[in-house]
Amino acid sequence: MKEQKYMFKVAMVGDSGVGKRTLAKLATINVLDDNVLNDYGVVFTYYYVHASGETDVISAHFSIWDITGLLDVGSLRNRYERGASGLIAVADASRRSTVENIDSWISHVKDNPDDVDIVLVLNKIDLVAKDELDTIESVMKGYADKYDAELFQTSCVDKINVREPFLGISKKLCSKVIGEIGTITTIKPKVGAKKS
Ligand SMILES: Nc1nc2c(ncn2[C@@H]2O[C@H](COP(=O)(O)OP(=O)(O)OP(=O)(O)O)[C@@H](O)[C@H]2O)c(=O)[nH]1
Ligand SMILES: [Mg+2]
Repeated sequence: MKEQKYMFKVAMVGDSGVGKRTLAKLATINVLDDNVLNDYGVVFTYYYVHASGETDVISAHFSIWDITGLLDVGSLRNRYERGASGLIAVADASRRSTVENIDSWISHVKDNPDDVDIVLVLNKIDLVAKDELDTIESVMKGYADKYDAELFQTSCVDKINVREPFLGISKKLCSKVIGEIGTITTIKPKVGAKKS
């Protein structure tokens, strides 16, 4: 078996307050910070993935560029998004407008339709009742079909599916290098998480 080493850049986008930073932090260092300030720019998170395919294994370093949805950071945003091979687009299940805006977030990044692999996240499912969730999920499913993207429902509060979107995009990107992925293992933070 040959070992392939790769680095991937993944951009996280979505309206302000949908939970991008909370998801990234929780997925990688397992800390739920309920008091995060809106970040005026970009937060970086790193993790590693080991995956095996039929013939080769891959060791991949993922850098997650979590770009604030708060400001129109204009050309700065373009620069941050450039070169991303993956995109995690996040909406808030309790705010329908954040779901409707997903399309414009995605089209902003997708200069070339075949270039970027996409994962969709419907976060904060703890805040909505089942029938409300079903309605909003059907809108997200429309985007999932349109962009051939996997869709995850998540809750940072109830710790539901928090790592899955990151593993999902990792799996998709790694499979481009080594074909169908058999096993994929651990998201590890680059540095040890500090206990507070
Ligand atoms: N109820 C609930 N609250 C959540 C969830 N995920 C995040 N939050 C809260 O939502 C708020 C906004 O979260 P952030 O992670 O800062 O959102 P963001 O998408 O990074 O926002 P910007 O940086 O402004 O673009 C915080 O108070 C989080 O604690 C969730 O699954 N459920
Ligand atoms: Mg943020």
